[in-house]
Formats: sequence, C-alpha cells, structure tokens
Amino acid sequence: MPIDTSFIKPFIKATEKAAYGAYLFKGKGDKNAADKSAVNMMRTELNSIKMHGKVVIGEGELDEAPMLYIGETLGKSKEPKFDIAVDPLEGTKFCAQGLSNAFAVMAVSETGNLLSAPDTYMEKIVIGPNLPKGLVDLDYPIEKNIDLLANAKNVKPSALTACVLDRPRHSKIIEGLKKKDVKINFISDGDVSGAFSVVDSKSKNDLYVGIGGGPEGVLAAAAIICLGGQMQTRLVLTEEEKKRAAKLGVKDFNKKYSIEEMIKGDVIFCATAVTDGDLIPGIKDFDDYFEASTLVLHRNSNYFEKVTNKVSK
Ligand code: VTB
Repeated sequence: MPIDTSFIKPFIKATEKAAYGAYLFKGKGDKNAADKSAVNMMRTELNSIKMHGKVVIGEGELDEAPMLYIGETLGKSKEPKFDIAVDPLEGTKFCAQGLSNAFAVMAVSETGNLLSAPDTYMEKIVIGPNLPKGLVDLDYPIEKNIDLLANAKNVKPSALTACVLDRPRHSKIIEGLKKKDVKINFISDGDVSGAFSVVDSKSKNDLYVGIGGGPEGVLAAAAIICLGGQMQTRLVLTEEEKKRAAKLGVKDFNKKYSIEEMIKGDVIFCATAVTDGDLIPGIKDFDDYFEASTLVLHRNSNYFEKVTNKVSK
C-alpha cells in the first residue's frame, strides 16, 4: 500500500523544525547541543502527527538515547502504522563549525519496510539510474567496478568522478581510483549527501564508494531508490556489534544488501538543509518565522521537489 500523499507536508515540517533546532547552534562549536536541539524539535513535531510511527533508525538504543531511540513510538493515533528512520542532524560537525551541508533527514515507510541497520559502519557503493542491474559489486576490486561503469556509460575511466569520504580506511579504494585516473571528489563528512549526489542531476559524481555509517546508508538508500539509482551495502561489524545487529534481526552478518532489500515498498524522504548545501540553501532566520528548504521524494508518486517554506516559530 502506498503512503498517502497527505503525510508529505507534516513530514516536511518535522525536518524543517529539526533543521531550525540545529540552526540555533550553528557555528557555536557544540555539536552535541546542536544535535540535541534538532532531536527535540523533530520529536515534538512527529508526535503531533496522526499516525503510529516506530523509530527503526534513530539516535541509538534506549540506554544510550533518551529521545528518538530505536523502538520509540511516535504520533497521536493508532493508524496508519509507519516505520521511521531519522537523522535529526546529519553532519553535526558541519553545523557546529558553521560549514555547508548539514541536514535534518528522515525517511518513512510502512511497517517492516526499512532495513533495521545498527549504528555501525557500512560498506556502500552507489551508481546512478539507467545502468544495467547489478553492474558493480562490493566484492569486485575497485578497478573492475570502474571499468564496468565506464563501459556502461560509454566513457573512459578518466571521465568518471567518484565521491569518497576522506578517511585512511579508504586508502586501497583511493589507490585503485588513482590507478584508473578517476577524478575524486573527497568529502570530510556527510555521506548521506555524498551518496545522494550520484543520483542528483546537478551533481557530477558518477560513483559513491566507501565505508560510512549504517543508519546513514539506509537514509541515503531511501532517497536513491526514488530516483532509480542502484546501491549495494554490507554491514561492517565487530564481534560486539554482531550481538547488537542480531538483536535487530540481522542473521547473516556478511550479507550484501541490494537497495530493494534495504527499502521495500513505498517511501517518503525529506532532508532540510541546516546550513547551505550543494543542492539547497540553509535556514534563513527572520523575526517570527524562518525559511527552510527541503528535498522531498515520494517513491510511489514519483515526486521529487525542492520545497522552500516560511515556517512560523
Ligand atoms: C559517517 C558518515 C556520516 O560521519 O558516520 C561519519 O556516515 C563518521 O565517520 O555521514 P568516522 O567515524 O570515520 O568519522 C558522517 O560523515 C557525519 O555524521
């Protein structure tokens, strides 16, 4: 069953409010305060919606997060039932340092349709739409993935650009990309927007690859699937984390997930910019209202808009 489009507006409001909450701490050097404020605002807003929402991706488990923890139920009625993935402040460092690309992000599906990824690392590889299914694979050497992608796009590897989180753990990937003369667009943080950049028509990235957060992987997948992109992921788990993953229902710790296995059925995705982003401008503050810009996607209705609203405080 698709999600009724009447829910789009209230969900946008939730990320708008979260973004404003974080914005109040923009450039103040305190990422925890910014995150807490975003969490608070988003939770209040979600609780005012006529739904029964369950947090499946959130701030952590109950013992580590008092609000928007995994399993928390939100909303003020018993129906309809939704699963909700939230990252009230994606890019806490960006916000605290007043840098671009901090967002409040959320995805909503019907019950059971979002992968319950634990808060651990996740390997990710993302390519855009209109490419053969299963073209690239996490188990192929990066050089092979580049050759396959270049071939499918009918260009030379040197014409491709890959987006990679700038981390020492990616040295092998970076080495391979350099060998193939692929251009690299390094990002310091924020791999939801990094992954999304591959499916946004304005962006020049052909590939997103590397290890980032698991929850961020599911959120990015929600947006990417709406635009027909492909994504493959695999959790990266320590022995301790395997126990946590098992509690969330993960049986095969080495499983490679396709995007269809991460996001089943219909989904709504909203991301409101806190600070100016590559795709949309950040919060603008006025006396009794603020202006917020949000990327909104709804899989079932093929809806993709960049929405700017004046929101009263
Ligand atoms: C990742 C990435 C996020 O933080 O979780 C990263 O998915 C943390 O990675 O988008 P490190 O542990 O290597 O710092 C973000 O970039 C921002 O929350």
